Amino acid sequence: MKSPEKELLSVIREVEQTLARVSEESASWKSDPNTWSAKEIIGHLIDSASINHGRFVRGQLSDNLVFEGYQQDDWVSTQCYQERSFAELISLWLKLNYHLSHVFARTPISVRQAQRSQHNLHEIAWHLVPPDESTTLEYFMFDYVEHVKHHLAQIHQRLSTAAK
Ligand code: NI
Repeated sequence: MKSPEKELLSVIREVEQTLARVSEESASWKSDPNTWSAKEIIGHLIDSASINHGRFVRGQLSDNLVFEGYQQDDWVSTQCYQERSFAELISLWLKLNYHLSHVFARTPISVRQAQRSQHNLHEIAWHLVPPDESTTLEYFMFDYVEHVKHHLAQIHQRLSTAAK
């Protein structure tokens, strides 16, 4: 059966196999100043892992899934991810996500699958849930992984354009 921790682990393995040896030059390449480089996309995924880590823990200690949003673009520009080495950013992302896969695995099924009528996944999820529909923490875990996959595809696209 599909589980969010298995999905996340398979994405983690893909990152280890495909992004570990990318050059600094390709990882920093920007098609224009307003578009994120591969480094900045990984930076955004580090922010997402760190923000969602708190949500995945708080979601187990509360009946609702109402979480604060954050200004994604400002977080990336404020942290100057272009100045970091790509290898270090990948290593940080991997460590955070190995831990998240552990947190997913250790969330009791009853908590994961409990219906939550109070949530703001119409505002903060990748694939939004209407406010009048109940949802689960498990949905939000799968949704986290889907968001990662979307941005990894974007990174591969950047890297292939940078190589041309
Ligand atoms: Ni995003």
